[in-house]
Amino acid sequence: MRKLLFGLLVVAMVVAGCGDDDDASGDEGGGASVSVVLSDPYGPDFTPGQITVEPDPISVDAGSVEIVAKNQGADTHELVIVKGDDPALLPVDEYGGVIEDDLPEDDLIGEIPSVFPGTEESASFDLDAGSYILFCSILAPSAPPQSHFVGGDGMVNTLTVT
Ligand SMILES: [Cu+2]
Repeated sequence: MRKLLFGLLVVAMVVAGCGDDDDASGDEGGGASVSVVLSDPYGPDFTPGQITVEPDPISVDAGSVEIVAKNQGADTHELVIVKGDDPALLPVDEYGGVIEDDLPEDDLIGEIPSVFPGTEESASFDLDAGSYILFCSILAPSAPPQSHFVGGDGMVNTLTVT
């Protein structure tokens, strides 16, 4: 009855910036939109999340980027955006979670703090060209506790802004 849930942070990408017809009124200032699907990253043995990106790699134009985070899992997730291109370099605690306080201040772009199961939340972020890491670092109350980030192997993906 306990199904092994392979976790997914499926970042299904929608570059609304290339909005074919509707977006005639100016690309300046953005309009790009990224759709991110959040799914639970662990099963009974806390299997690290798998990551699916479509298309891969994700790339959007610099400017205002709307991120729509849909939670298809059974647990609450978050979506944090930081500058960087290598999740393995983010500072982590003993639970495999990102220590946001140890990030350079300018690197923390923002977050969508709580996306409840079956819901979606969106927010817009002003992103310069560069590489960004999207992650969820919520602490799962397993025994022992484990961050959804799983030290870089869990709920994480990257976003390229050009
Ligand atoms: Cu999560």
